Amino acid sequence: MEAEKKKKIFSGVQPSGNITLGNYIGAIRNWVRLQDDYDCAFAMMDMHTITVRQTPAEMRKRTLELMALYIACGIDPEKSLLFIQSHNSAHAELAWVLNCYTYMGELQRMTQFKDKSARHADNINAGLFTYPVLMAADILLYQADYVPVGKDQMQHIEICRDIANRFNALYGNVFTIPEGMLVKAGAKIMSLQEPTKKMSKSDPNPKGYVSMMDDFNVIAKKIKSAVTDSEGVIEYRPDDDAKAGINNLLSIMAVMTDSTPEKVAADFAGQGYGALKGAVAEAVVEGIKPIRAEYDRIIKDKAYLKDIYTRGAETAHRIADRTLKKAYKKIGFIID
Ligand code: AQP
Repeated sequence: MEAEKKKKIFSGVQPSGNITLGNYIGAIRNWVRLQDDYDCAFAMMDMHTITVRQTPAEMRKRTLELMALYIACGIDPEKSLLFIQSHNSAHAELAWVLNCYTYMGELQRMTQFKDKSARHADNINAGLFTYPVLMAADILLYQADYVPVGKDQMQHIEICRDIANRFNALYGNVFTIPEGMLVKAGAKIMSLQEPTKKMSKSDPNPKGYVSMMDDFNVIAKKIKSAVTDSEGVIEYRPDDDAKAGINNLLSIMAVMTDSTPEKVAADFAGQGYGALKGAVAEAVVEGIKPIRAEYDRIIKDKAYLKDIYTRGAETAHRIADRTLKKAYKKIGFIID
């Protein structure tokens, strides 16, 4: 009997800062588990990163670090396609085409655009505005069925689906319509200092996030000084903003110990916040330790990393070019 064809997955992270515990829990950790059951492509999204000003040398360094971190977390380059977004020009090419099938009004509604343009008022560039279109191109080029992302990115998946459906309605089935795939727990890890805001790697206050690269004692310290509330009761109340700090710690603990926030809350019922924070700090440090050991080994081997991204670029280009040519032909470009 012919083996059933695996469904396709595409996802990525921007090398826009030190990767946070939020990126790990909401995205990368989840990818590792998907590799056997799906045909996966994971990229370092450097083209998205320049929507906010970067220091070039630092960005090059962070892109390689991100790749080493993917591998250290368990992404196997022999199972999954791993590549650097800017190494495949098809992303920029399809993004241009899709720009012509996307409306200003749709893009104006995007929460991330509103947030980032408020944070970078001196640089509200067109790239920041059309970021979701490039993201649509990233996904559609690989004909992805699923896109595993954190909750903050679900609005971008929706617009990608709208653009793809619009294009398909005009030209036939060019693109697979992708679906977002959320993790069951930890789809939105919150800032440790402002727990009603998501944990973000570009947060100007480093106490708000745990970086996967922080010293272990710094990680423990950040978690132990997480903002909570004055109620003094350990309960999981996900819809109560007053409980946002405790909800966040319970969610982190649940993910790191393969439990649920409700169960963790029951385990700590009657104890003080200090006990919970201490246990979360320990669980996070223990979870990150083996990843860091692997990372330290991999990041030194530049030849190995280069070999992977060079091979990755070739494969990515081959797959994406098929979709790009199909789209070009449909819209009336001469392709041969
Ligand atoms: N706090 C979070 N909780 C759960 N998932 C998260 N993700 C990001 N923050 C959290 C998920 O990580 C993936 C990669 O995100 P990205 O680098 O493409 O950009 P982002 O979503 O804008 O992440 P950051 O950390 O907030 O970056 P900056 O500060 O540069 O904007 C995505 O799947 C995302 O959902």
